[in-house]
Amino acid sequence: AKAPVRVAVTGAAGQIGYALLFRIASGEMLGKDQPVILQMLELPIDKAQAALKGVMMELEDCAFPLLAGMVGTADPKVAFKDADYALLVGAKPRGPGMERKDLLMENAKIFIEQGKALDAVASRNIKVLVVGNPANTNAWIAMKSAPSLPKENFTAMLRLDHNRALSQLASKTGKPVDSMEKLIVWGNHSPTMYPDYRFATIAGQAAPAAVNDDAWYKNEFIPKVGKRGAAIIEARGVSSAASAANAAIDHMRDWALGTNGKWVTMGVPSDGSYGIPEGTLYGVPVTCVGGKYQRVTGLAIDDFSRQKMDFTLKELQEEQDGVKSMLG
Ligand code: NAX
Repeated sequence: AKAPVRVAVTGAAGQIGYALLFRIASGEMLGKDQPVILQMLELPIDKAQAALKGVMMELEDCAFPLLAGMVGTADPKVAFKDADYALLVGAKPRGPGMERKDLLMENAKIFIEQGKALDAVASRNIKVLVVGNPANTNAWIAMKSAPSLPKENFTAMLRLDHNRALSQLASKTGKPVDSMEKLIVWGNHSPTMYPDYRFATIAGQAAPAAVNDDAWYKNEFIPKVGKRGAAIIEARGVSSAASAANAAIDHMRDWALGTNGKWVTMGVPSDGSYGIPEGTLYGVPVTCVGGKYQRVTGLAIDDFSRQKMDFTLKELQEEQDGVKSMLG
C-alpha cells in the first residue's frame, strides 16, 4: 500500500471546506489507492474551532478507508507541517461597506502569514492551490512570502471558470462536455477573465464553427461565464460551494495525476510568455504530466484576445500594486 500524503485545507469549516474534505478523504482527488492525512486549519475563534470539530466528527463517521489521520488546528505551522498539498480556501470575505482595497489588505495579511508558514514547515515539493479570493493575488502573495519554495508550486484556481465555460458551450451546441478540448480561460479569477474558444474543438470540429454565432460568443458567453459567480449568489443566497470544491478537486487531481495531454486552465506564475510579465499569477492553458504542469506555448494572440488579456492583466497589476508595500 502507498504511504499516506499530507493534505492541508484552510477554511475547513466553511461551505467549500464542507463540500471538499469528504471528497478528498474518499480518494477522488489523489486516487482510490492513495491514503491521506487531513490537516485542517480554522480561525482561532470558538465558533470556528467548534464547527471544525463537528466536521472532523463527521469525517470520522464516514469511516473512509483512505483517511489515515486528521489534525484540526488554528496554527498554520501545525496545519502545513510536512504538507504535500495545500488547498488555501479560508479568506476574509467582503463585509458591508468594505472597500476593495481594504479587502485586499486584509487578505494580504492572511496570505503573508500562511506563505511564511508554508516556507518554514511544508514539504519542499508541496503543491499549493489558492481558492480564497482574490485568488490570483492571494496566491501571488503566498508565493512571494515563501522564497525557499519553488515558485511553480503556487497556483490559483481558474478551474471553476474553465468548467463553467465548458458547460455553457455544451448547452449551446448540444454536445457533451467531454467532447471538448483545448478551451482556455486567461487571466484573473474575476469577471475580467477571458474565456477563449479559438483553439477549442467540440466533437472534433473547431469550436467557432461548431458554435457558429460570434455575437453570442462575444456578447453573451464571455460575460455570462464572468458573471456566473454573481448569478449563483443571486439564486442561492450564498456563493458557489459544491462547484468550487469540485473545481479544486479537478485542479489538484490533474496536477498530481496528469491530464493525458488534455489542456486545462491553471493560474500560475507567468514565465513572460504571451506578454504577461514574469511572475504574475495568471490563468493560462497547461497540460500536466508527472506531477508537473507545462504551459501550452506558441498560441497566436489576435487583437480581440490581446485587448481582453491586457484588460484582465491590468486588474491583476492593480491588485498587486495595492498590496506590494506590505510584502517588504
Ligand atoms: P465561508 O465563509 O463559508 O468559509 C470560509 C472559512 O474560512 C470560514 O470557516 C472561516 O472561518 C475560515 N477562515 C477565514 N480566514 C481564515 C484564516 N486566516 N485561516 C483559516 N481559516 C480561515 O466561505 P466559502 O464559501 O467556503 O469560500 C471560501 C473562499 O473561496 C472565499 O474567499 C470565496 O470568495 C472563495 N471562492 C473562490 C472561488 C474560485 O473560483 N477561486 C469560487 C468560489 C468561492 O467564491
